[in-house]
Amino acid sequence: MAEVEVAASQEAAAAAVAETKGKEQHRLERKWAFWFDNQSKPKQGAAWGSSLRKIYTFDTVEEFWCLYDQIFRPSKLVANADFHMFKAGVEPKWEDPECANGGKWSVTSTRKANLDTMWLETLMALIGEQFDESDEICGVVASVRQRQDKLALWTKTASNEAVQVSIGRKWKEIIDVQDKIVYSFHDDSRRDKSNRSGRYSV
Ligand code: MGP
Repeated sequence: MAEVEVAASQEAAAAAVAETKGKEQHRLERKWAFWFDNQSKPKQGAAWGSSLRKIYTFDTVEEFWCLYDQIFRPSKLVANADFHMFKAGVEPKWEDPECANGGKWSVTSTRKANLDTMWLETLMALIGEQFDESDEICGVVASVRQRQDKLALWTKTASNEAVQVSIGRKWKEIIDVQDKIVYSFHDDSRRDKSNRSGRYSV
């Protein structure tokens, strides 16, 4: 599906926000960046992250809506591709200094429409600074997989259980999830790639 590759390019993002230029814009608290990782046609021997691309950094409400509407909807993704929205300056990788000691809350989704809704609710909560512990948040990832789609909220200090539990509870409210969700440490995933057990749950 070359469509998706083309749609989530830097050129497409620049075209999407073009209509906001020269008009009044509402500035966000901070800058954010959308990323795209298309692993649907992996190159043999390519290291993880070699297909990860930063697409566009923005800091206004109007730019956000253009980018979201025209490009960053997970239902447009092929299997084995991810969209990310992270704070500007933070890379969506375990190796980034802001993420290195962090972890993630994860929620799975069985329906595409559901993933789109939870993703949008999360994006709006992040740019609207709705989390009390907003300094602790790195960003969010939407992953489309053959088995099950997923959304993960990445945070900074995995060892701080109280902060993570508070963020997890708030996130469940935002995305309207009643089932238990689990927090895993990036360190555990790095050491044991098959590790599926979480450290905290809410
Ligand atoms: P994934 O994309 O987070 O999960 O990581 P996926 O594809 O749903 O698969 P599963 O393992 O949850 O079933 C998949 C694999 O990609 C990991 O096991 C790592 O090998 C690699 N990987 C993922 N991330 C987020 C990173 C990262 O930040 N850094 C590095 N070096 N490898 C990563």
